[in-house]
Amino acid sequence: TIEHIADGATWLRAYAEDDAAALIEAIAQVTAQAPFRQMQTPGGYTMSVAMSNCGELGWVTDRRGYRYQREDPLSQQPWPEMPAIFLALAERAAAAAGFHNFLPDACLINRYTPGARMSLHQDKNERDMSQPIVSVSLGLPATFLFGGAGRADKPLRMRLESGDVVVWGGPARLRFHGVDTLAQGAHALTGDCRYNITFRKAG
Ligand code: MD5
Ligand code: FE
Repeated sequence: TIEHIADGATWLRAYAEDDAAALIEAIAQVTAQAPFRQMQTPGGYTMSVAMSNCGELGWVTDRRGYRYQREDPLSQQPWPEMPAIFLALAERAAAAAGFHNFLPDACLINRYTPGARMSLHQDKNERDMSQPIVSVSLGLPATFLFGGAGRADKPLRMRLESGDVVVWGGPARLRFHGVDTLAQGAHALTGDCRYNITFRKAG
């Protein structure tokens, strides 16, 4: 089912369900090359979410700031290539939401274990804000916090489940958002974690 949750935001429930096992296998292949790591914020905190990337550009944070870069800082090597199944899903989901010819050059893979969360923020490191972000949830469910244009706007709570895809474009592209503390659980495909894959045109 296609649900328009706000101007520019489209929730494709269970859209990736049939691909979930293959996507998780592709995550394992990417992270064998570029392992999950908990990065440092510019303020010196360690993020509770562990991250990796694939594609031409990867999102990183350290004491110097947030940015995209071509090399994995752990290996100084290029990020692993984006798996074909990732690219195909991102393109198809974006088109279903009305964003045709979406060609992501960056894919951030987030891993949440119980207790991990992501505080309210905006995604502002990408060059072209007219391009959407496609996000795919896998494994344990999470409460996603969908805020407004200002940090103080009270967020809507959305329960995102395995296989759900959300396309964030137009005016939704710059809304504040976050993920509430992940609850304990067991999922048949991922065990005790939630993955979120985001596809972006960063460069
Ligand atoms: C997640 N990840 O569930 C989310 C999914 C991140 C991040 O927030 O930055 O890695 S992406 C959700 C998103 C992206 C762009 C805009 C909006 C939501 N929005 O307008 O709410 O790990
Ligand atoms: Fe974000």
